[in-house]
Amino acid sequence: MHDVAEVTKESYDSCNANNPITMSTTGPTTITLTSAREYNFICTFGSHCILGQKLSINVSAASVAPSPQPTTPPAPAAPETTPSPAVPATPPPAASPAPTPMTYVVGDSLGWTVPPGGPIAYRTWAMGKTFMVGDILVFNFSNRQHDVAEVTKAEFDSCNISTTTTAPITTGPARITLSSAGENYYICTITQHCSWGQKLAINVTAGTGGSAPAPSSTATPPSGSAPPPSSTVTPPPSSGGLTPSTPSTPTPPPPPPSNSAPSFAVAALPFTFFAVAVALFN
Ligand SMILES: [Cu+2]
Repeated sequence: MHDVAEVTKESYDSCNANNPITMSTTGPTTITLTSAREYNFICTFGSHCILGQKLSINVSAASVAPSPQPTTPPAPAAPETTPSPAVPATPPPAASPAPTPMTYVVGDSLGWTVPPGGPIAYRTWAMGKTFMVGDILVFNFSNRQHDVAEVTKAEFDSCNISTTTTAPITTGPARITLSSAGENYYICTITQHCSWGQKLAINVTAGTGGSAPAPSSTATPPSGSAPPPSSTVTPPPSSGGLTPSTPSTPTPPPPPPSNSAPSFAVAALPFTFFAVAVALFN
């Protein structure tokens, strides 16, 4: 029913299966990535490749140890297997936080269509991608066959478009610049297409480079020269969260294990002061 062929970049782009580099017709197929380069795989059956059964990956030099720490920055400290620290000369297209806007072709070669596998297709496509404000989505579709409309979450979930929805873009390819952070939802408004899976939800993050949301601004030292404008606003850290609410539940809320620790800490405080006092007077 399927096979896997490694092909050239050109054959990958055009779904040409005539001159594969390698070919395997029995599954499961195990392919060892032996060199740092781009690998392109397709299925050569029928229109499978055109429908999206294709995979292009970029293999970087093996400077990272083979086990469970993929997120650690690849420092030059990997002397375990191969003592070759000189490999990572060319910076691969890793996830460096470049501020330049990215252009994403929605669905890649599948384009913007009713995906054969249902809604998981565009969910899978969006998975692992980091969309930033300023990035561009390109929806490739044929005019009159599809369109693209940005909708609300309710409309996305129900595939029901209200009358207040902005008119869809009916001319493909449609280029949409992501202008605001948060959840963005896109569907095709042609009959049933959305419910058949032609829908895309992405999460757009603010594009100013900073990966951390920086909520720790309250930790500024109080002796600063310029008083921050909102310094008086002391955010109550979950004051109304657990303890005072819960009006009339039959069982009292304090869970035994979590309650013992803070009570012990509070009980230990006077003793700590006492110990400090004793230490001072000795
Ligand atoms: Cu459509």
